[in-house]
Amino acid sequence: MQRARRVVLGLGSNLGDRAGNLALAVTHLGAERGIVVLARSPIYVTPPAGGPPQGDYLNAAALLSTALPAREILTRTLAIEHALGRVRPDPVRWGPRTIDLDLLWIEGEVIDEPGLTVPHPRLGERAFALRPLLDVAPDAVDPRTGERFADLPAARAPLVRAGGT
Ligand code: PH2
Ligand code: MG
Ligand code: MG
Repeated sequence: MQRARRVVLGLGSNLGDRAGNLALAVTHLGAERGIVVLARSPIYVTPPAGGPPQGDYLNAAALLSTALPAREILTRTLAIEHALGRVRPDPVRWGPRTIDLDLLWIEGEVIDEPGLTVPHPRLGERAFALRPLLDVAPDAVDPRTGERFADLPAARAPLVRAGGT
């Protein structure tokens, strides 16, 4: 077993009780053996990127400490999505969902496997993923390039915080 390292998950919801879904996902993550939730970002209200017309998302990020292999983290997040009512396979690609947990970044690790690419392939261009990541890991570096995510243009894109968070 490797040593614990920092891992950032992206959280998204645009169906049902969106804030409740995000909160429940974090609760489930914290209840997992071998996973410690170190921090949670503020919640942002974001217009849908891609996919069919659909409601706005609530997006956030969670900072974890875990020694679990990436593939095992993915398995656990898929199970939590399922427990929160996520329907798979997705009826519509990039369509509305109760909960989406994306493995955005694992400190120092690059993974290119079927169904698992880390860092997340669209992290650098999606403010709704990048900004919450930087809230919980401001010093995060892209292990592919050695660049700080904070230096990317999308890190400065305006994002609206949900009320009261
Ligand atoms: N996730 C998608 C597609 N589009 N748009 C926003 N604003 N937030 C998301 O989390 C999101 C999206 C696919 O996972
Ligand atoms: Mg996603
Ligand atoms: Mg996903």
